[in-house]
Amino acid sequence: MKTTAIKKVSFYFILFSFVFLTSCTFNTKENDNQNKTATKTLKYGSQYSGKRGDKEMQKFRANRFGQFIHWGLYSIPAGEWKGKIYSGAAEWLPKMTNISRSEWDSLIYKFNPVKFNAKEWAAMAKKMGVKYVTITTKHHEGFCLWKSDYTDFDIETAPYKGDLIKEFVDAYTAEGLDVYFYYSILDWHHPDWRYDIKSKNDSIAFERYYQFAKNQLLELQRKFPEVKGFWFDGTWDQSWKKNGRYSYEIEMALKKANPGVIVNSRLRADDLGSRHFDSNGELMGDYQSGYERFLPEKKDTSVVKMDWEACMTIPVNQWGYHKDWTLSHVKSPNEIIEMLVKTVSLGGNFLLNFGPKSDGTFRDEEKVIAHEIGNWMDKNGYVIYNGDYAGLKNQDWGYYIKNTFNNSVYGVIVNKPIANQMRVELPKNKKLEGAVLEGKQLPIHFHDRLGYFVVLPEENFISPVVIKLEIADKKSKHNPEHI
Ligand code: FHN
Repeated sequence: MKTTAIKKVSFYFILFSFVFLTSCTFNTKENDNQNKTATKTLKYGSQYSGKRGDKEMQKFRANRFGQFIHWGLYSIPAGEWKGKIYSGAAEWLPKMTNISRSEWDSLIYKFNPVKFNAKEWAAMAKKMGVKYVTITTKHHEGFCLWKSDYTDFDIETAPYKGDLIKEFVDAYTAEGLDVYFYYSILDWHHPDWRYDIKSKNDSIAFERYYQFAKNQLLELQRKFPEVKGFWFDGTWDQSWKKNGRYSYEIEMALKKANPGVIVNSRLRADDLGSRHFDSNGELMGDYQSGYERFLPEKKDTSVVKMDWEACMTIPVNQWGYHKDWTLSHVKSPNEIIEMLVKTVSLGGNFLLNFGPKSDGTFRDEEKVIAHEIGNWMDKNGYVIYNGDYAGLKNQDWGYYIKNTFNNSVYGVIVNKPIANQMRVELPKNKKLEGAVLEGKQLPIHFHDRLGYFVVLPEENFISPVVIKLEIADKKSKHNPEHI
Protein backbone atom coordinates (compact mmCIF):
# COMPACT_ATOMS: atom_id res chain seq x y z
CA MET A 1 0.00 0.00 0.00
CA LYS A 2 2.78 2.36 1.11
CA THR A 3 4.90 1.45 -1.93
CA THR A 4 1.97 2.19 -4.23
CA ALA A 5 1.52 5.63 -2.64
CA ILE A 6 5.22 6.42 -3.04
CA LYS A 7 5.07 5.25 -6.64
CA LYS A 8 2.06 7.50 -7.22
CA VAL A 9 3.76 10.52 -5.65
CA SER A 10 6.90 9.89 -7.70
CA PHE A 11 4.86 9.55 -10.86
CA TYR A 12 3.06 12.86 -10.27
CA PHE A 13 6.34 14.55 -9.30
CA ILE A 14 8.00 13.41 -12.54
CA LEU A 15 4.92 14.39 -14.54
CA PHE A 16 4.78 17.81 -12.87
CA SER A 17 8.52 18.38 -13.45
CA PHE A 18 8.16 17.42 -17.08
CA VAL A 19 5.18 19.72 -17.65
CA PHE A 20 6.86 22.56 -15.76
CA LEU A 21 10.14 22.25 -17.64
CA THR A 22 8.43 21.92 -21.00
CA SER A 23 6.28 24.98 -20.38
CA CYS A 24 9.32 27.01 -19.28
CA THR A 25 11.13 26.01 -22.43
CA PHE A 26 8.12 26.86 -24.54
CA ASN A 27 7.69 30.26 -22.93
CA THR A 28 11.35 31.13 -23.26
CA LYS A 29 11.32 30.17 -26.88
CA GLU A 30 8.16 32.11 -27.51
CA ASN A 31 9.71 35.20 -26.02
CA ASP A 32 13.04 34.86 -27.70
CA ASN A 33 13.68 32.42 -30.45
CA GLN A 34 17.37 33.18 -30.27
CA ASN A 35 17.63 31.13 -27.06
CA LYS A 36 18.37 27.59 -28.08
CA THR A 37 16.46 25.76 -25.39
CA ALA A 38 14.78 23.00 -27.35
CA THR A 39 14.95 21.26 -30.64
CA LYS A 40 11.92 21.03 -32.84
CA THR A 41 11.87 19.00 -35.99
CA LEU A 42 11.44 21.53 -38.75
CA LYS A 43 11.25 21.02 -42.47
CA TYR A 44 11.65 24.69 -43.27
CA GLY A 45 13.97 25.89 -40.56
CA SER A 46 17.58 27.01 -40.70
CA GLN A 47 19.96 25.19 -43.04
CA TYR A 48 23.16 25.59 -41.07
CA SER A 49 24.58 26.98 -37.85
CA GLY A 50 27.03 29.84 -37.42
CA LYS A 51 28.46 32.08 -40.14
CA ARG A 52 28.84 31.06 -43.77
CA GLY A 53 32.56 30.76 -44.55
CA ASP A 54 32.61 30.87 -48.35
CA LYS A 55 34.25 33.61 -50.40
CA GLU A 56 30.97 35.28 -51.36
CA MET A 57 30.01 35.73 -47.73
CA GLN A 58 33.53 36.85 -46.83
CA LYS A 59 33.21 39.53 -49.49
CA PHE A 60 29.81 40.62 -48.16
CA ARG A 61 31.36 40.93 -44.70
CA ALA A 62 34.45 42.77 -45.91
CA ASN A 63 32.29 45.28 -47.81
CA ARG A 64 30.64 46.59 -44.62
CA PHE A 65 29.16 49.74 -46.18
CA GLY A 66 26.41 49.71 -48.80
CA GLN A 67 23.97 52.05 -50.53
CA PHE A 68 20.25 51.26 -50.46
CA ILE A 69 18.07 52.66 -53.24
CA HIS A 70 14.30 52.93 -53.07
CA TRP A 71 12.95 53.92 -56.44
CA GLY A 72 9.50 53.42 -57.91
CA LEU A 73 6.26 55.13 -58.88
CA TYR A 74 6.06 56.66 -55.40
CA SER A 75 8.83 59.05 -56.41
CA ILE A 76 6.28 60.84 -58.62
CA PRO A 77 3.76 62.05 -55.99
CA ALA A 78 6.69 62.22 -53.54
CA GLY A 79 4.47 62.29 -50.44
CA GLU A 80 1.83 64.68 -51.84
CA TRP A 81 -1.65 63.73 -53.07
CA LYS A 82 -4.27 66.18 -54.31
CA GLY A 83 -2.50 69.13 -52.72
CA LYS A 84 -1.99 67.51 -49.33
CA ILE A 85 1.43 66.54 -47.98
CA TYR A 86 1.53 63.30 -46.02
CA SER A 87 4.34 62.99 -43.49
CA GLY A 88 4.56 59.18 -43.57
CA ALA A 89 6.98 57.21 -45.75
CA ALA A 90 6.50 58.29 -49.38
CA GLU A 91 6.34 54.72 -50.69
CA TRP A 92 3.38 54.04 -48.34
CA LEU A 93 1.33 56.95 -49.74
CA PRO A 94 -1.32 54.71 -51.36
CA LYS A 95 -2.09 53.29 -47.90
CA MET A 96 -2.28 56.72 -46.25
CA THR A 97 -4.83 58.10 -48.69
CA ASN A 98 -7.92 56.81 -50.42
CA ILE A 99 -6.21 56.57 -53.79
CA SER A 100 -7.73 53.75 -55.80
CA ARG A 101 -5.52 50.94 -57.05
CA SER A 102 -6.07 51.92 -60.67
CA GLU A 103 -5.31 55.57 -59.99
CA TRP A 104 -2.02 54.64 -58.34
CA ASP A 105 -1.13 52.12 -61.01
CA SER A 106 -1.70 54.70 -63.74
CA LEU A 107 1.33 56.57 -62.39
CA ILE A 108 3.27 54.08 -64.51
CA TYR A 109 2.43 56.23 -67.55
CA LYS A 110 4.29 59.13 -65.94
CA PHE A 111 7.43 57.24 -64.92
CA ASN A 112 10.00 58.72 -67.25
CA PRO A 113 13.33 59.41 -65.52
CA VAL A 114 14.89 61.19 -68.48
CA LYS A 115 17.78 62.48 -66.38
CA PHE A 116 18.71 59.04 -65.06
CA ASN A 117 22.41 58.50 -65.61
CA ALA A 118 23.46 55.19 -64.13
CA LYS A 119 27.14 55.99 -64.51
CA GLU A 120 26.74 59.18 -62.46
CA TRP A 121 24.88 57.29 -59.77
CA ALA A 122 27.55 54.61 -59.61
CA ALA A 123 30.32 57.23 -59.53
CA MET A 124 28.59 59.03 -56.64
CA ALA A 125 28.24 55.74 -54.73
CA LYS A 126 31.84 54.81 -55.33
CA LYS A 127 33.01 58.22 -54.16
CA MET A 128 30.90 57.89 -51.02
CA GLY A 129 32.93 54.77 -50.23
CA VAL A 130 30.27 52.07 -50.41
CA LYS A 131 31.26 48.66 -51.71
CA TYR A 132 27.80 47.43 -52.61
CA VAL A 133 24.32 48.60 -53.53
CA THR A 134 20.84 47.18 -52.97
CA ILE A 135 18.12 48.49 -55.28
CA THR A 136 14.36 47.95 -55.13
CA THR A 137 13.53 45.90 -58.20
CA LYS A 138 9.92 45.72 -56.96
CA HIS A 139 8.56 47.47 -53.87
CA HIS A 140 5.16 46.87 -52.24
CA GLU A 141 3.36 48.77 -55.03
CA GLY A 142 4.31 45.93 -57.39
CA PHE A 143 5.93 48.06 -60.12
CA CYS A 144 8.94 46.27 -61.61
CA LEU A 145 11.96 48.33 -62.56
CA TRP A 146 13.23 45.62 -64.89
CA LYS A 147 11.69 44.21 -68.04
CA SER A 148 9.82 41.26 -66.62
CA ASP A 149 8.34 38.48 -68.74
CA TYR A 150 5.76 37.82 -66.02
CA THR A 151 3.95 41.16 -65.82
CA ASP A 152 3.13 44.26 -67.82
CA PHE A 153 3.34 46.35 -64.68
CA ASP A 154 7.00 46.95 -65.43
CA ILE A 155 9.39 49.46 -66.93
CA GLU A 156 8.48 48.43 -70.48
CA THR A 157 4.99 49.87 -70.01
CA ALA A 158 6.36 53.17 -68.71
CA PRO A 159 7.34 55.91 -71.16
CA TYR A 160 11.00 55.50 -70.19
CA LYS A 161 12.70 53.90 -73.10
CA GLY A 162 15.86 52.54 -71.43
CA ASP A 163 16.51 49.20 -69.79
CA LEU A 164 16.74 50.68 -66.33
CA ILE A 165 17.98 47.84 -64.15
CA LYS A 166 20.40 46.70 -66.82
CA GLU A 167 21.91 50.19 -67.07
CA PHE A 168 22.11 50.26 -63.30
CA VAL A 169 23.74 46.84 -62.90
CA ASP A 170 26.25 47.54 -65.67
CA ALA A 171 27.27 50.93 -64.25
CA TYR A 172 27.68 49.79 -60.64
CA THR A 173 29.46 46.60 -61.68
CA ALA A 174 31.84 48.67 -63.82
CA GLU A 175 32.72 50.68 -60.70
CA GLY A 176 33.53 47.44 -58.89
CA LEU A 177 30.47 47.63 -56.63
CA ASP A 178 28.47 44.50 -55.78
CA VAL A 179 24.80 44.63 -56.74
CA TYR A 180 21.97 43.21 -54.61
CA PHE A 181 18.29 43.18 -55.49
CA TYR A 182 15.57 44.19 -53.07
CA TYR A 183 12.31 42.34 -53.78
CA SER A 184 9.07 42.85 -51.92
CA ILE A 185 7.05 39.70 -51.39
CA LEU A 186 4.08 41.87 -50.36
CA ASP A 187 2.46 43.09 -53.58
CA TRP A 188 -0.39 45.61 -53.63
CA HIS A 189 -0.84 45.29 -57.38
CA HIS A 190 -1.00 41.54 -57.96
CA PRO A 191 -4.55 40.11 -57.84
CA ASP A 192 -3.36 36.88 -56.20
CA TRP A 193 -1.61 38.54 -53.29
CA ARG A 194 -3.27 37.66 -49.97
CA TYR A 195 -2.70 39.11 -46.50
CA ASP A 196 -4.04 35.95 -44.91
CA ILE A 197 -5.21 32.56 -46.03
CA LYS A 198 -8.76 32.03 -44.87
CA SER A 199 -10.22 29.77 -47.53
CA LYS A 200 -9.34 27.20 -50.15
CA ASN A 201 -9.59 29.92 -52.78
CA ASP A 202 -7.08 32.04 -50.88
CA SER A 203 -4.70 29.09 -50.85
CA ILE A 204 -5.08 28.55 -54.57
CA ALA A 205 -4.60 32.24 -55.36
CA PHE A 206 -1.62 32.54 -53.05
CA GLU A 207 0.03 29.47 -54.55
CA ARG A 208 -0.27 31.22 -57.93
CA TYR A 209 1.30 34.34 -56.40
CA TYR A 210 4.15 32.28 -54.99
CA GLN A 211 4.85 30.79 -58.44
CA PHE A 212 4.79 34.30 -59.91
CA ALA A 213 7.27 35.61 -57.34
CA LYS A 214 9.53 32.60 -57.74
CA ASN A 215 9.50 32.96 -61.52
CA GLN A 216 10.37 36.63 -61.25
CA LEU A 217 13.23 35.96 -58.87
CA LEU A 218 14.72 33.27 -61.06
CA GLU A 219 14.24 35.61 -64.00
CA LEU A 220 16.18 38.34 -62.21
CA GLN A 221 18.96 35.90 -61.47
CA ARG A 222 19.00 34.66 -65.07
CA LYS A 223 18.94 38.11 -66.64
CA PHE A 224 21.44 39.61 -64.21
CA PRO A 225 23.96 36.91 -63.35
CA GLU A 226 26.14 39.59 -61.70
CA VAL A 227 23.67 39.93 -58.82
CA LYS A 228 25.27 38.89 -55.55
CA GLY A 229 22.17 38.45 -53.46
CA PHE A 230 18.52 39.19 -52.75
CA TRP A 231 17.10 41.44 -50.08
CA PHE A 232 13.57 40.38 -49.28
CA ASP A 233 10.94 42.53 -47.62
CA GLY A 234 7.19 42.54 -47.01
CA THR A 235 7.14 39.10 -45.39
CA TRP A 236 5.28 39.93 -42.19
CA ASP A 237 1.76 38.99 -43.24
CA GLN A 238 -0.05 35.85 -42.08
CA SER A 239 -0.21 34.49 -45.62
CA TRP A 240 3.58 34.29 -45.78
CA LYS A 241 4.06 33.17 -42.20
CA LYS A 242 1.60 30.33 -42.77
CA ASN A 243 3.62 29.19 -45.77
CA GLY A 244 7.14 28.64 -44.51
CA ARG A 245 7.63 26.19 -47.35
CA TYR A 246 7.44 29.01 -49.91
CA SER A 247 10.18 31.01 -48.25
CA TYR A 248 12.36 27.91 -47.93
CA GLU A 249 11.81 26.87 -51.52
CA ILE A 250 12.60 30.31 -52.85
CA GLU A 251 15.91 30.39 -51.00
CA MET A 252 16.74 26.87 -52.20
CA ALA A 253 15.81 27.68 -55.82
CA LEU A 254 18.01 30.78 -55.83
CA LYS A 255 20.90 28.83 -54.30
CA LYS A 256 20.48 25.99 -56.76
CA ALA A 257 20.86 28.46 -59.61
CA ASN A 258 23.80 30.19 -57.90
CA PRO A 259 25.19 28.47 -54.79
CA GLY A 260 27.05 31.60 -53.64
CA VAL A 261 24.00 33.86 -53.69
CA ILE A 262 23.28 35.68 -50.43
CA VAL A 263 19.78 35.95 -48.96
CA ASN A 264 18.67 38.05 -46.00
CA SER A 265 16.81 36.60 -43.05
CA ARG A 266 13.67 38.62 -43.80
CA LEU A 267 12.63 36.21 -46.52
CA ARG A 268 12.11 33.35 -44.18
CA ALA A 269 9.40 31.88 -42.02
CA ASP A 270 9.64 28.36 -40.63
CA ASP A 271 7.01 25.62 -40.31
CA LEU A 272 5.55 27.37 -37.25
CA GLY A 273 5.58 30.88 -38.68
CA SER A 274 8.68 32.04 -36.82
CA ARG A 275 10.51 34.72 -38.82
CA HIS A 276 14.25 35.49 -39.15
CA PHE A 277 15.13 32.89 -36.47
CA ASP A 278 13.51 29.49 -36.63
CA SER A 279 11.68 27.91 -33.73
CA ASN A 280 14.97 26.42 -32.53
CA GLY A 281 16.60 29.85 -32.38
CA GLU A 282 18.74 29.36 -35.48
CA LEU A 283 19.09 32.18 -37.99
CA MET A 284 17.43 31.53 -41.34
CA GLY A 285 18.91 32.97 -44.51
CA ASP A 286 22.51 34.11 -44.53
CA TYR A 287 22.45 37.22 -42.38
CA GLN A 288 20.15 38.91 -39.91
CA SER A 289 18.36 41.86 -41.50
CA GLY A 290 16.04 42.95 -38.70
CA TYR A 291 17.81 46.18 -37.73
CA GLU A 292 15.86 48.81 -39.60
CA ARG A 293 16.30 52.48 -38.63
CA PHE A 294 17.95 51.43 -35.35
CA LEU A 295 21.12 49.68 -34.26
CA PRO A 296 21.91 47.18 -31.53
CA GLU A 297 23.02 48.65 -28.21
CA LYS A 298 26.77 49.09 -27.87
CA LYS A 299 26.86 46.44 -25.17
CA ASP A 300 24.79 43.93 -27.12
CA THR A 301 27.53 41.60 -28.22
CA SER A 302 25.06 38.81 -29.03
CA VAL A 303 25.06 40.10 -32.61
CA VAL A 304 28.75 39.41 -33.16
CA LYS A 305 28.06 35.69 -33.42
CA MET A 306 26.18 36.13 -36.67
CA ASP A 307 26.34 38.15 -39.86
CA TRP A 308 23.93 41.05 -39.80
CA GLU A 309 23.12 44.24 -41.61
CA ALA A 310 21.31 47.39 -40.49
CA CYS A 311 19.46 49.54 -43.00
CA MET A 312 19.12 53.24 -42.30
CA THR A 313 17.16 56.20 -43.59
CA ILE A 314 18.58 59.74 -43.64
CA PRO A 315 15.36 61.40 -42.39
CA VAL A 316 13.50 59.56 -39.62
CA ASN A 317 11.40 57.38 -41.89
CA GLN A 318 11.60 58.12 -45.61
CA TRP A 319 12.83 55.50 -48.06
CA GLY A 320 11.36 56.61 -51.38
CA TYR A 321 11.66 60.24 -52.49
CA HIS A 322 9.58 62.62 -50.37
CA LYS A 323 9.51 66.25 -51.45
CA ASP A 324 9.53 67.64 -47.91
CA TRP A 325 12.38 66.66 -45.68
CA THR A 326 11.64 69.42 -43.18
CA LEU A 327 8.96 67.18 -41.65
CA SER A 328 11.41 65.17 -39.56
CA HIS A 329 14.96 65.22 -38.31
CA VAL A 330 17.55 64.72 -41.06
CA LYS A 331 20.72 62.98 -39.93
CA SER A 332 23.99 64.84 -40.33
CA PRO A 333 26.99 63.20 -42.00
CA ASN A 334 28.64 62.81 -38.58
CA GLU A 335 25.58 61.06 -37.16
CA ILE A 336 25.61 58.67 -40.08
CA ILE A 337 29.35 58.06 -39.84
CA GLU A 338 28.99 57.30 -36.14
CA MET A 339 26.25 54.78 -36.96
CA LEU A 340 28.45 53.19 -39.59
CA VAL A 341 31.34 52.94 -37.13
CA LYS A 342 29.13 51.52 -34.39
CA THR A 343 27.70 48.92 -36.76
CA VAL A 344 31.13 47.77 -37.89
CA SER A 345 32.40 47.70 -34.29
CA LEU A 346 29.69 45.08 -33.66
CA GLY A 347 30.53 43.06 -36.76
CA GLY A 348 27.65 44.28 -38.93
CA ASN A 349 27.07 45.88 -42.34
CA PHE A 350 25.48 49.29 -42.79
CA LEU A 351 23.12 50.03 -45.68
CA LEU A 352 22.38 53.73 -46.12
CA ASN A 353 19.23 54.61 -48.03
CA PHE A 354 18.80 57.07 -50.92
CA GLY A 355 15.49 57.86 -52.61
CA PRO A 356 16.01 59.29 -56.10
CA LYS A 357 13.52 61.69 -57.68
CA SER A 358 11.24 60.60 -60.50
CA ASP A 359 13.41 62.41 -63.05
CA GLY A 360 16.36 60.18 -62.15
CA THR A 361 18.40 62.66 -60.09
CA PHE A 362 19.25 62.77 -56.40
CA ARG A 363 18.08 65.57 -54.13
CA ASP A 364 20.76 68.07 -53.08
CA GLU A 365 20.71 66.99 -49.41
CA GLU A 366 21.61 63.44 -50.42
CA LYS A 367 24.36 64.64 -52.71
CA VAL A 368 25.89 66.71 -49.91
CA ILE A 369 25.67 63.81 -47.46
CA ALA A 370 27.23 61.41 -49.98
CA HIS A 371 30.02 63.91 -50.56
CA GLU A 372 30.77 64.49 -46.87
CA ILE A 373 30.71 60.79 -46.02
CA GLY A 374 32.93 60.19 -49.05
CA ASN A 375 35.50 62.65 -47.71
CA TRP A 376 35.57 60.84 -44.41
CA MET A 377 35.73 57.41 -46.04
CA ASP A 378 38.51 58.53 -48.32
CA LYS A 379 40.68 59.17 -45.31
CA ASN A 380 39.35 56.54 -42.90
CA GLY A 381 37.67 53.85 -44.99
CA TYR A 382 40.47 51.38 -44.18
CA VAL A 383 38.96 51.06 -40.71
CA ILE A 384 35.52 50.19 -42.12
CA TYR A 385 36.35 47.62 -44.80
CA ASN A 386 37.17 44.25 -43.21
CA GLY A 387 36.30 45.83 -39.86
CA ASP A 388 34.94 43.67 -37.07
CA TYR A 389 34.28 43.37 -33.36
CA ALA A 390 37.49 43.85 -31.38
CA GLY A 391 36.39 42.23 -28.10
CA LEU A 392 37.69 45.05 -25.88
CA LYS A 393 35.91 46.69 -22.99
CA ASN A 394 33.66 49.56 -24.16
CA GLN A 395 34.72 53.12 -23.43
CA ASP A 396 32.70 56.32 -23.60
CA TRP A 397 34.87 57.99 -26.24
CA GLY A 398 33.66 55.75 -29.06
CA TYR A 399 34.21 52.36 -30.61
CA TYR A 400 36.95 49.81 -31.17
CA ILE A 401 37.21 48.15 -34.55
CA LYS A 402 39.46 45.23 -35.37
CA ASN A 403 40.62 44.89 -38.95
CA THR A 404 40.37 41.22 -39.89
CA PHE A 405 42.69 41.68 -42.85
CA ASN A 406 45.78 42.94 -41.02
CA ASN A 407 44.72 42.25 -37.42
CA SER A 408 45.14 45.89 -36.39
CA VAL A 409 42.91 47.44 -33.75
CA TYR A 410 41.60 50.97 -34.01
CA GLY A 411 39.79 53.28 -31.67
CA VAL A 412 37.33 55.61 -33.39
CA ILE A 413 36.65 58.67 -31.27
CA VAL A 414 33.17 60.13 -31.56
CA ASN A 415 32.97 61.80 -28.12
CA LYS A 416 36.25 63.51 -27.34
CA PRO A 417 36.79 63.47 -23.55
CA ILE A 418 37.10 66.95 -22.09
CA ALA A 419 40.32 65.86 -20.36
CA ASN A 420 41.72 64.91 -23.78
CA GLN A 421 42.53 61.43 -22.61
CA MET A 422 41.41 58.25 -24.26
CA ARG A 423 41.19 55.39 -21.80
CA VAL A 424 42.10 51.93 -23.07
CA GLU A 425 41.59 48.85 -20.91
CA LEU A 426 43.22 45.67 -22.13
CA PRO A 427 43.15 42.06 -21.00
CA LYS A 428 45.87 41.22 -18.45
CA ASN A 429 48.09 39.50 -21.01
CA LYS A 430 48.15 42.48 -23.40
CA LYS A 431 49.93 45.81 -23.39
CA LEU A 432 49.53 49.01 -25.34
CA GLU A 433 52.79 49.81 -27.07
CA GLY A 434 51.66 52.73 -29.20
CA ALA A 435 48.75 54.90 -30.26
CA VAL A 436 49.06 56.51 -33.68
CA LEU A 437 47.08 59.43 -35.06
CA GLU A 438 47.81 60.32 -38.68
CA GLY A 439 51.25 58.74 -38.54
CA LYS A 440 52.24 60.39 -35.24
CA GLN A 441 52.68 58.55 -31.96
CA LEU A 442 50.60 59.99 -29.13
CA PRO A 443 51.87 59.97 -25.52
CA ILE A 444 50.52 57.13 -23.37
CA HIS A 445 50.21 57.09 -19.58
CA PHE A 446 49.82 53.86 -17.68
CA HIS A 447 47.83 53.52 -14.50
CA ASP A 448 48.22 50.18 -12.75
CA ARG A 449 44.53 50.05 -11.74
CA LEU A 450 42.82 51.84 -14.61
CA GLY A 451 44.81 50.85 -17.66
CA TYR A 452 46.18 53.10 -20.38
CA PHE A 453 45.44 56.74 -21.14
CA VAL A 454 46.31 58.00 -24.60
CA VAL A 455 46.85 61.76 -24.61
CA LEU A 456 44.83 63.32 -27.40
CA PRO A 457 45.66 66.56 -29.20
CA GLU A 458 44.09 69.72 -27.72
CA GLU A 459 42.17 70.77 -30.81
CA ASN A 460 38.52 69.92 -31.38
CA PHE A 461 37.65 67.03 -33.66
CA ILE A 462 35.16 67.96 -36.35
CA SER A 463 34.42 64.39 -37.40
CA PRO A 464 35.15 60.93 -35.95
CA VAL A 465 38.91 60.40 -35.57
CA VAL A 466 40.71 57.09 -35.99
CA ILE A 467 43.58 56.12 -33.70
CA LYS A 468 45.59 53.00 -34.39
CA LEU A 469 46.28 51.09 -31.21
CA GLU A 470 49.45 49.03 -31.15
CA ILE A 471 48.58 46.17 -28.83
CA ALA A 472 51.11 43.46 -28.07
CA ASP A 473 51.37 40.37 -25.88
CA LYS A 474 52.89 40.95 -22.48
CA LYS A 475 55.94 38.76 -22.09
CA SER A 476 57.91 40.58 -19.41
CA LYS A 477 57.91 38.90 -16.01
CA HIS A 478 58.36 42.28 -14.34
CA ASN A 479 54.89 43.35 -15.13
CA PRO A 480 53.92 46.57 -13.37
CA GLU A 481 50.38 45.23 -13.02
CA HIS A 482 51.59 42.37 -10.79
CA ILE A 483 51.30 43.97 -7.39
O1 FHN B 1 7.66 48.93 -45.82
C1 FHN B 1 9.01 48.86 -46.13
C2 FHN B 1 9.64 50.22 -46.27
O2 FHN B 1 8.98 50.93 -47.25
C3 FHN B 1 11.10 50.04 -46.64
O3 FHN B 1 11.22 49.36 -47.86
C4 FHN B 1 11.79 49.26 -45.57
C5 FHN B 1 13.24 48.99 -45.82
O4 FHN B 1 13.74 48.09 -44.89
N1 FHN B 1 11.13 47.97 -45.38
C6 FHN B 1 9.72 47.99 -45.12
C7 FHN B 1 9.39 48.21 -43.72
O5 FHN B 1 10.03 47.26 -42.93
